[in-house]
Amino acid sequence: SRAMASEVEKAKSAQRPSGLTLFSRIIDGSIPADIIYKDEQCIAFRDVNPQAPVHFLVVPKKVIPMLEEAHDEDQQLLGHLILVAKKVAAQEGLKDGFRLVINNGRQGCQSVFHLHLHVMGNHSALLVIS
Ligand code: D5M
Repeated sequence: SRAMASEVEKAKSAQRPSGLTLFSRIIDGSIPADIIYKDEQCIAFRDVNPQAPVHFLVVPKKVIPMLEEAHDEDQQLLGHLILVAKKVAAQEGLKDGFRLVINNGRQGCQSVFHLHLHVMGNHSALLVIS
């Protein structure tokens, strides 16, 4: 509905009053982050609120607010993000697997409206003990 759409817009602009997203600020260096990978198209840094022993985000420099707003022209970029995710997972020593998660929209648990992939791994440390 239109009312719902305007609520979503409001939530998004509340996130970026100056038009810059939180993650754009990390990309431009104005907010610090534990950056573990960088190239022309994207960046990876550790999540401040980790849900796994290893938890980092892969974020495109291009501001796509959410997956739903990605288009055919973003196909190469989306593929690149997934390949970077597995490359950095290997660099982080995630030899026995990892999870890739993209939250889309508020009902999809998205809180930062700048597309990002969650990469989580090393859950097994707990499982092995029990
Ligand atoms: O995930 C947004 C994720 O972003 C969430 O797991 C916390 C993380 N986050 C928020 N602020 C920061 C900063 N400043 N550095 C690193 N990580 C951060 P979502 O999928 O939108 O719910």
